Amino acid sequence: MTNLLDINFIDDANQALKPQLNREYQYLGEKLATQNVDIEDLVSAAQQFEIAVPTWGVGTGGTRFARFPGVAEPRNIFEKLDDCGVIQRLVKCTPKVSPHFPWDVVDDMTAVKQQADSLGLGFDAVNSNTFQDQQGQIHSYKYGSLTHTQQATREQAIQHNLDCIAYGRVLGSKALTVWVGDGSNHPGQQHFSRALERYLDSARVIYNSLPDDWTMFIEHKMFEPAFYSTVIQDWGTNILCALELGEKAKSLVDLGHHAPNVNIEMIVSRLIQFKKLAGFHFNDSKYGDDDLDSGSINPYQQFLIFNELVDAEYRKADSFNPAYMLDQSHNVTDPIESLVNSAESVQRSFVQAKLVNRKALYAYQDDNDALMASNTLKAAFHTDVSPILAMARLRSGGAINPIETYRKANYRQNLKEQRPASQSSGSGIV
Ligand code: LRH
Ligand code: MN
Ligand code: MN
Repeated sequence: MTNLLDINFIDDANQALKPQLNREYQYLGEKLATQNVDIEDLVSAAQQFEIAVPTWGVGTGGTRFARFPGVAEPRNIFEKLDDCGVIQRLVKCTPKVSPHFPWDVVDDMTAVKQQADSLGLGFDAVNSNTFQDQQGQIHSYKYGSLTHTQQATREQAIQHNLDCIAYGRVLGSKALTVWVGDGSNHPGQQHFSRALERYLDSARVIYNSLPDDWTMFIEHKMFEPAFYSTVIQDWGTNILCALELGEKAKSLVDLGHHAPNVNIEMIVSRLIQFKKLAGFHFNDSKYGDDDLDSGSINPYQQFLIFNELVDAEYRKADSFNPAYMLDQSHNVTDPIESLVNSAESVQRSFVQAKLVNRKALYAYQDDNDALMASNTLKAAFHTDVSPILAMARLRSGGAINPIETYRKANYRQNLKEQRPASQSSGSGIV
């Protein structure tokens, strides 16, 4: 492992930036004090904020047309963990990693745990993959996995999920995320309710095998790879399945998995109300499941989602403990830089939402003062909280300016020999 970007390197880079940060912090602190907001509370909140990094995100993604590999990409789970460690050292709000199986399976999973421990990283939800065939696999998922018409294929997909739980137990994970691309491409191809019955039967076996302190995250997605119908296509089917399975099953919201113009923040509110919000796969999109960097297209939507989350926190909503994770595909950027930016972007929305004057907002809502209610949200959203985020990083031992610091370190160039270009993305997504 390269020792670039260690605490001393980051500290050196911070020295030059400290005076300016202190000035900006002081100015913002004074401004917030006039609104009766203590900037120190926001820094502590930012320091406590955590969002997990997906192992598949540190490899360069691709589309079904092409993949353009980057320099010194990680080739296996150990190198992916190294990159996740770099992200965490820079931003200090990404202490956990979310692995995807079988992409991240090795013979000795304890070695993966040891490597993560040595980097100070833990594990978030483990993700199963029954959306593509693996080499040597007996039954194909071409026509589905947990919902397949043939029992043997369903059993194989169930077993894979049980294997994922076993890997996750070694890693110290507490949740299994199940996303299936199962569905159909032609009207009439699939019997809607029979397919969902098969899903529930399969999911029940997985659910019943969960350790007591685990949660099953069900992830929906409107389309792709199935282009006519998908079995778990939206939050409606998702929550119905979660209710059917039981308390340990919850619904996960991936921002790119909805129809255009759907009010995602309202879905979030509903899931919170019925104690079924598992967590998020953050990303952004313009057209569909684009997996663009979080907050890069519609930061106001991301803020509005956090407005619901912070509101739930404020109201001390029951069973509210959502898992935050990034799920992005980086096609033209250095994945480390995109993940650094995205983690900061999501953290920014969280801090901005903390700035919402909730008492004032509730009063405007009660008075039906639509304009002032909207302005209350806008005032928080328009506040530049950058000095708070930078101060949180500095105090936690991270970088004031993570991208600049990362670029100074020449991380990729230094790893070029050690990590020669490979055809596979490492993430498995092409
Ligand atoms: C599906 C998805 C799901 C998968 C990941 C690779 O589009 O969002 O979370 O596990 O992408
Ligand atoms: Mn996802
Ligand atoms: Mn997706």
